[in-house]
Amino acid sequence: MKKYFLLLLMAPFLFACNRSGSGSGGEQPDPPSTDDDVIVENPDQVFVRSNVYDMAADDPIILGYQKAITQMQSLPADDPTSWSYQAAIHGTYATPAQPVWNQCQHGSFFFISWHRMYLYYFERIVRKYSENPDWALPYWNYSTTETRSLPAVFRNNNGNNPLYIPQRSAAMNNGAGLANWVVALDCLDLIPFTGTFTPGESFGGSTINGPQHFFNGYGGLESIPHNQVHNSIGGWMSDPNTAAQDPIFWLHHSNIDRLANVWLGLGQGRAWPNNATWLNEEFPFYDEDGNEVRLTGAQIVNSATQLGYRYDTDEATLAEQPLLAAADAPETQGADENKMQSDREQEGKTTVAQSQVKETAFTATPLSVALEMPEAGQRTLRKSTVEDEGDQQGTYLTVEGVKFDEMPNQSVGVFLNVPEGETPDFNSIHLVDVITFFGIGHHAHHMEDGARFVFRIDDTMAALAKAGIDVSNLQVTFALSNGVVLEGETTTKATEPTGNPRFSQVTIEVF
Ligand SMILES: [Cu+2]
Repeated sequence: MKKYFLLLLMAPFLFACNRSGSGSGGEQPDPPSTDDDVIVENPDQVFVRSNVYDMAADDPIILGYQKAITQMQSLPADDPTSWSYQAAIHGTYATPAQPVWNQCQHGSFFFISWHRMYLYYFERIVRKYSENPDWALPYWNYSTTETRSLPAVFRNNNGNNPLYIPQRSAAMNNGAGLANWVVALDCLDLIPFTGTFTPGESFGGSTINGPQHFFNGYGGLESIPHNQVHNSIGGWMSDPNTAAQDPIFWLHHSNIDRLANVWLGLGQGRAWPNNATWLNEEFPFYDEDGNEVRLTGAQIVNSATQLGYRYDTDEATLAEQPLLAAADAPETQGADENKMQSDREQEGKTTVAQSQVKETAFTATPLSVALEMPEAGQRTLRKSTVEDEGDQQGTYLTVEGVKFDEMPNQSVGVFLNVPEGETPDFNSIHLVDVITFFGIGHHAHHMEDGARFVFRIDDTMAALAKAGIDVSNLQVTFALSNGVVLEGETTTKATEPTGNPRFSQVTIEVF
């Protein structure tokens, strides 16, 4: 009862919606019950999602996808199973908004769960129109050296291939590869699912009290590879309002969803959050018959037993290990963490270094930010570096007032203490993190103060110190990259960005 009370407080509008239509799936297994948290054990058939790089151009999965896309694109735009309607559920510029449009959850702990639900119903729709009862969504695992390019069948511009999208980055459509840092899987090392506001601290993102279309507290998986792969592919993929129109979107997200299972399989405390909001919030979708359906976090923790699909890379242990954090974990744990964090932020905050407030453009030329570093700040910095072990305090770098006019085609690398005269290298220990614009989506246009990015820099400082680089003085450098490595090259080349990306201030604080 309590959970419904909470839900009522948080999202009363959900109760006004039509809850019918969780019904028949034709020849397919029924979707999970949407009336409560009942876990549907042992569905009739478990579909296997496989690696697109293992498929030939005439693989039934590829042919089925092409057939379904063509079918879905020929449906009327107001049909919820049409290609454009399905894409608009993620986001769209079209108006007036139809039911269930503009729902995508980014920048919070709903990111992974919402996209898992979205893919689940999309897969059922494609299965129907592919006329292949075994059809399962493939994934694009770009994190191996041989698979960095868009799968060949998505690049084949033969005039009638619905998988080819000319709007993408020309380099990607010509077979260029994603850079190492774009597809790095450091996020798998992060054990907490939920965190606060900085991507380096959690796998799954910040705890929030209800759905938000966009927010700023994304987790490691969402930042890299997710956001950056969107930006590097370019075209529709680089904008949340158009991304799901590109057929590669679904294979990219299938891989992100697969990585959630990989992460769970690594165990050692990795688990979905046992948080009432995360578990019980209902999200609306449409099934393959065009009926409105709903899913909650509690219904998607085990893809095989609850949703009837698995990945060919899933660990066998996923069947037995607890996938949800222990039931005695406080339901509001994440919210408490957030509160603690903001308390710390309010109270014992020491500014170590700060730049002037000045709107400054990110350009192709690396930019060193002039920082003022008062004596007292230097002492705090030394103290925090020396006494870091067992200490709650961290050192945080904040980039404030991040804005753009249109979605930029480049991302911004944030670097510490790059030696004079050296070009910042995205694969070096100087890289703190990357500001990826996909993550702030269409939000940043109308945010008066722009977006704020907070990165914890203790690990970078420690790595630099270990390599003999002086960190008693901090220098911040920004450099751009689109994350695409052209054939015959080894690194990315920065060009002047589109969309006028800019920032107003850099601050380094200990709290
Ligand atoms: Cu995405």
